[in-house]
Parts: sequence; structure tokens; C-alpha cells
Amino acid sequence: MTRRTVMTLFSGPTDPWSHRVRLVLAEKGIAIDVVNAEVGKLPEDLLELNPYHSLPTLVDRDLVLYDSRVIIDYLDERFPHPPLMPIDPVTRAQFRIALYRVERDWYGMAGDIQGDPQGKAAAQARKVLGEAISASAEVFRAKPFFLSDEFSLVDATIAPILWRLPFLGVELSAQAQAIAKYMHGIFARPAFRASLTEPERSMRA
Ligand SMILES: N[C@@H](CCC(=O)N[C@@H](CS)C(=O)NCC(=O)O)C(=O)O
Repeated sequence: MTRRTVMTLFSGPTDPWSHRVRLVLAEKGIAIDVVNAEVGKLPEDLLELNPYHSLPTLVDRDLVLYDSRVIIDYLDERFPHPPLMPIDPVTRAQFRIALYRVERDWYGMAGDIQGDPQGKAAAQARKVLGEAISASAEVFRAKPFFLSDEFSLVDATIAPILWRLPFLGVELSAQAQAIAKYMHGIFARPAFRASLTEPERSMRA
């Protein structure tokens, strides 16, 4: 096995779960070796390290982490500045519920679309995902970030899905201007630009 001296992230170049980890790394300015990988053709050393053979996977010396949520929680604790979660227990719990729902619902539906774009499930997922995101517009009206004046792990989780909407064929309702404004702000961040791979960049030409 190759000796890795810095942290390594095995990342899918178009995978939204990998994208949120790349975004957290960029927001915190963490230097890391990003290795592009593809499920089904994973490097030999990764197959040994991660029993689920999934992306993303983070290797930090002897520590091997998989599941993007475990990875971003580790990064936020290991590199506390800037903090990407609120301090107060009630607000933390609200942010965790938001993460849970976006992971389950939005990522779930995006996965249904990407898995079989021409299928029946994809057509239904496009409609339901568009409605779900549009219905959340109110949340983005009052503050520049998700219920906050600061960028958080919730924003890092939402942004990869919003970036992919045209690519996924998902449309938002005309009433969702607050989301358009939110997207504009997030996508203009230098860290967001830095988080994008080449194929992701071309999802919004
Ligand atoms: N909950 C996981 C989901 C990641 C995921 O679904 N990754 C896909 C790549 S898009 C994968 O590795 N699939 C192969 C597998 O799980 O066997 C996470 O957050 O990391």
C-alpha cells in the first residue's frame, strides 16, 4: 500500500455526498489530497480500508472514516475554525434534524433521479423534490444562511443538491425566489467554487 502522509479523501467527482465533504474542507481551508474514485472501480487500498466500499472515504493516518456525515462531523471537531455547527443544544438539535431530513429526502430523491434518469421513479422524484425545496423557501428568507448568519454544515449539505437541480431536471416554483437568492450567495463563495470538480462545474455552464 502507498504511504499517505497527508489526509486523503477518496471522492466521487459527481457524487453529492462527496461534494459536501469537499465543500466543508474548502470552507475550513484544510489541505488534503483528493483522489477521484468511482464505485465499482475503487482503488485496492480503499477496498481494504472501507468494508462498505463506499464514497466518500477519508483517511487520516490510521483513522479511516466513511459515511459523509461521520466525515464532516470529524472535520468540524478536528478543525474547529470556523465552527460549522451552532453551540446551543436546542439549535444544534434543530440543525441535526435539518441534516437528517435533507439527507433522507433530498439526497434520497436526487439518488432516485441519478440512478435511472429515464425511469418512472425519477419522474416522480423530480416533481416531489422540486415541491419539497420550493416549500422550504420561507426558511431562507430571513437570514443569509440556513437559520443563521453563518455558513453551517446544513448549508454545506443543501448546496450540492441545489447546484445539481438543472442537471437533475428539477424545477422550482416561481414563488421560490428566496431560494434563488440563497443559491446565488452560496454559489458565489470562493470555497464553493473551490469545492467543484470539473464535471460538477459543467453541470451549470
Ligand atoms: N450515506 C453515505 C452515502 C454515500 C453513497 O451513497 N455513496 C455512493 C456513491 S454515490 C456509494 O459509495 N455507493 C456504493 C455503495 O454504497 O456500495 C454517505 O453519506 O457517505
